[in-house]
Order: sequence, then C-alpha cells, then structure tokens
Amino acid sequence: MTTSTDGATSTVDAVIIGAGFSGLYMLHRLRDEMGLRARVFETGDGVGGTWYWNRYPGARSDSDSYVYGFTFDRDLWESWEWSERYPESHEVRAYLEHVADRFDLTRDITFGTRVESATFDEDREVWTVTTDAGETVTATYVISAVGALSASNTPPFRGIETFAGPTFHTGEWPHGGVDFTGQHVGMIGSGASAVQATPIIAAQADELTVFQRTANYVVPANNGPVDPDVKAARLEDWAGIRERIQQSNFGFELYLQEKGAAEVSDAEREALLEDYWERGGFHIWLGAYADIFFSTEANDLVRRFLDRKIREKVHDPETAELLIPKDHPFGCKRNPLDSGYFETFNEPHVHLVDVKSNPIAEITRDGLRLADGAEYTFDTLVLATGFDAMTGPLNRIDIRGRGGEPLREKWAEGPRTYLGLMSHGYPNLFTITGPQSPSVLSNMPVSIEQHVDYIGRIIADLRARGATVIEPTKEAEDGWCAYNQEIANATLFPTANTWYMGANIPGKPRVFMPNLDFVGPYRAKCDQIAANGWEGFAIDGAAVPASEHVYTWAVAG
Ligand code: N01
Repeated sequence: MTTSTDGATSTVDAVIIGAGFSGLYMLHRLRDEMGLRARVFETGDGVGGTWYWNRYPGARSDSDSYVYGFTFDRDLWESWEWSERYPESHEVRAYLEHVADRFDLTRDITFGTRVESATFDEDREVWTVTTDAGETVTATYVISAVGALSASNTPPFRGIETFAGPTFHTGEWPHGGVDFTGQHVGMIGSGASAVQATPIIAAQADELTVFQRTANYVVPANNGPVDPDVKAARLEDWAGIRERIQQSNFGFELYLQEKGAAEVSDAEREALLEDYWERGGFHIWLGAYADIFFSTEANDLVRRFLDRKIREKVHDPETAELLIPKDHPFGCKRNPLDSGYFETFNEPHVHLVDVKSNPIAEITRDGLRLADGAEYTFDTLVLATGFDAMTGPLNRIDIRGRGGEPLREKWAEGPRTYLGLMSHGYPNLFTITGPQSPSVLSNMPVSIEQHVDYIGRIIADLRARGATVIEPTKEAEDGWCAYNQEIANATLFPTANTWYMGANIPGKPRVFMPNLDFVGPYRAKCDQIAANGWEGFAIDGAAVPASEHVYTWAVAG
C-alpha cells in the first residue's frame, strides 16, 4: 500500500477521482513514472468510468477502435486487438481491465466509493478529501478524472415515481442486461445512446415507441470487421498514428478539405459526401467541409444531402420528415452514428412520437401523457435522456477552494477555468478534459493522454523547483473564458440547443462549454505556455502573465 496513515486520516501526494481512461493513466503516470503516492476513488465496482455504467443495448464507441485506446506505450498498443471497427462497451471495459492488470493499478484504487467533498486548507496548502465510506484523505494534489458525460440526467418529469413498470436510464444500465422480449417499451430521447439502442430493443420488443424532442443528423457507422492487412499495418504504425492523431484537429486521422462546401461545384460536393457517407463514421462531420461550422449557406448544402438520405431510408414520408432535423445546423450537435436506426422506423411495431410540438406532460402509472392529453401505454420505460454534461460531474462533488468557496457556486453562470485544466482559487486541483478544454470535441483518449501528460509535467516541474502550489491567475482565467466564448460565437455551435451549451438541463446556464482550439493546436498552445515558464499560472504566488498566443485561434487544416 502506498498510503501512510496519520491518525484517522491517511495522507498521499495525489487523490484521483475516477477510474476510467483518465484516472487509470493518471495513476500510472504519477505512481509508476514519477514515484508519487496516489490513490484513486471510483464509484463503480470496477474500472471503466463511463464504460462501466453505459451498458445499454448497442453501446459502443463512435471512435474507430484503433484510435480508441492509449498510445503512450508501444508494448501496450501491441498487446491488444480490437474485434471490430468500433468497440462495443464490454470490449472497451475489457481493454481498460487489461490496462489496469498490465500496470497493476487496482491495488491503489478504492472501488464502490464516491468522493463527496474536497476542501482546500489554505494554511497547510493541502486538500482534504472525504468519501461516502467515511474515509478522509489529505493530498497535495487532487485530480478530477470524472469524465464529461458521467452525471446522468433524469428530467424532472411530473409523476415519474408513479410509473408501475421498470425504468432504466441508458447511462446506468443494469449489469445483467434487460430482456425486452414480449414487452411494450417506451423510450424517451433520440441522442447517440437512443440511436444505438433503438434497433436492438426493437428487435426484442413487441412494441417500441420512441419519444423524440429533437431529431438528429445520424450518419452511418459502417461497423464491421477490419481487414487483417489494415489491422497489421496499423499495429506496425504506432509512432505514425500517435503523431498524427496528436497533431490533428479532432484526435482522429480525419482532415478537413481545403475548400468549403460552398466553394465547390454541386457535383464535386455530392461525390465527396456520397463517398464519405459510404465510408461511415465521422468523415462527413470532421473530415469534410470546415465552412459548415461557420456558414449557414454551406451547412445547408450538406444538410440537403443528409435530408435526402433520411427520406431514402424511411418509407413513411411523415415519419421521415419528423426524423429530419429542422432546428439546428449539421455538426453543431453531436451527430450519432447509425447501425440501422432509420430503417427501424420502417418496422410496423416501432413508432415515433414528436414531443417537441407536444411535450411530455407527465409520466403515468401505465405510460405517459402528452400536453394535448394523448396517452401512451408501455410496460417498460427507457430514459435515453443523456447527461448533465461537463460541469455536472464536478458540481456533484462539494469542492471548496480558497475562502471555502464552493466550485459549483463559482461556476453558477458556467465553467470558469484556465485551459479547462485548473480554476483560479482552487490550487493544485486539476481537471482532466475539463470544461473549456477540447475534450468532447475530440476523440477522448487522445485529449486525456495530453492532459494527463501535461498535469504530470506541471507536478514534476513544481517538485523540481521545490514549489508547493500552482493555480491560474484570475486574469488568465478571465481571458480564457472570454476567448472561449469569442471563438464559439464565431461559429454556428451556439445556435444549436445542445448539451455543449447546457441546453438539455432546465436552468443550466447557456454557455458553450468545450474549447474550439482543437487537439493539435491546443496541445501546441499548452506546450508553448510551459516553454514560456507556465504563462497564466502563479507558482507559490509568483505569477507569469499569459501572452497573446494563448488567446489566438490557430485551427489546423
Ligand atoms: O444523450 P443526449 P445521449 N423531454 O443528450 C432527450 C456520448 N455518447 O446519452 O436533444 C424529452 O445526446 C434529448 O432531447 P434534446 C456522445 O457524445 C457517446 O444520447 O435535448 N426529451 C435527447 O434526444 C453523446 O452526444 C457514445 O432536445 C428529452 C436525449 O434525451 C453523449 O454521450 C455513445 C428531455 C438525450 O440525448 C450523450 O448522448 C453514446 C425531456 N425533458 C453517447 N430531456 C460513443 O460513441 C432530454 N431529452 C462514445
């Protein structure tokens, strides 16, 4: 055991909250590579983070499997083989268990334990962390590895407690699975989780009714086995792939076209979109036209293509029209990947109900009632209603910094950070892929590795200097918050009601939460900040101002 005990309170160098991708790699980095005493607390009874909880039918990563893992260790890269183009939830979990075994990580992870609070002691310059198991740990550093999409959202539907049948949230799925055979199922939501679950639930259930508030642009996944030669070449090209995804915009080997959708002929655009549609995955979103993020005219050109595809797939014209998004630009709401979603609505026992024009008024004993009084009955309710994203997982912990200020109060009007990594007034508290970092607009493992490495570098530098605390200056943080909104406002992202904007949670401030620097340029910015002596940070009170480059947008092609 790497902890030492001081009375009733144990002391470590670092407490890490969460044992998903972030927490596992952070533990390895701090403990095995830097020699620190670190402990991880994890609510689940096993490793996996979001993949521990998200076990709903069809749950799988929308990232190509060959880039959905760690790249920090070539031997680890070579020790794992994915079975399909996109890994299913259980396979990601198996991968993370493999990582945990390989680096002997679980001996420093306390499972089944939720961190309830973290309080900074200004006199002693340490954090005191408490858990729901009654344990108290003091630590110099606290590292949040809680993920961006781990606080599940159950909307406050009137009458939800009166429903007589079982209710399942996709983000908290029973480990034993659910058998829908012979069931009438009602599912609320039509985001990425619902899109994955719909065809599989429909294949089992007698009746499935999907209650849709917002239609989504759903593009084909084109999942399946990967050609063995391609697999072998990728295994061999560890260094090349690592370099390319680290320098890319989105953490994938996807590159935006030089010309925009509005700058090419109709025939050229059609040919490219058709090709990318066939390839499947995020090509059409993150590998096609940059101007769709800036220009409604360009975005509409791609939307017309996608609208046509939906009409081709869905036989009933009324249902097709309902499934075509009308209220947001393509690409500014996370587009789900499709494995038979649209076709499922051609089945006679699958129904789509619009709850935007006619919202859910209440859940009843036997189903639900809409605002106009229409009643729907079902045996089982599936809530595919998403997450209190990005800030939610952190705000559920009682985090108090200097002066006892609760982080959730500081963030009442939206997250306030520097680089999405730290917040002023909360020294030595790091947030892996926190709000205002590229995080959810990237292939997460790539951003996670970058943040973990960067945090490791900061801590190593502090220790080499004999310094104790680091925190961003208020000026740097104010600048980062303003910069983030400014660049978001230059795009169409804020025009869509999305969880990126906090729009899915009633009462949540409407603020664009991810950072739009993107993976490669953000990494370069962080490296420059380090090279310039940790610009924007104060180390033991000595501040280095952030210079112009920090607030300069340099998106790679
Ligand atoms: O959640 P969502 P999700 N009344 O928020 C609806 C990632 N992910 O779990 O769009 C009626 O997208 C809500 O409606 P609206 C991925 O990043 C990744 O599906 O807010 N409906 C929406 O339709 C994804 O984006 C993978 O109008 C209500 C749905 O519920 C993120 O997780 C796989 C409602 C929620 O959709 C979240 O996806 C799956 C209400 N009161 C997910 N409240 C991978 O591939 C909410 N809704 C890795």
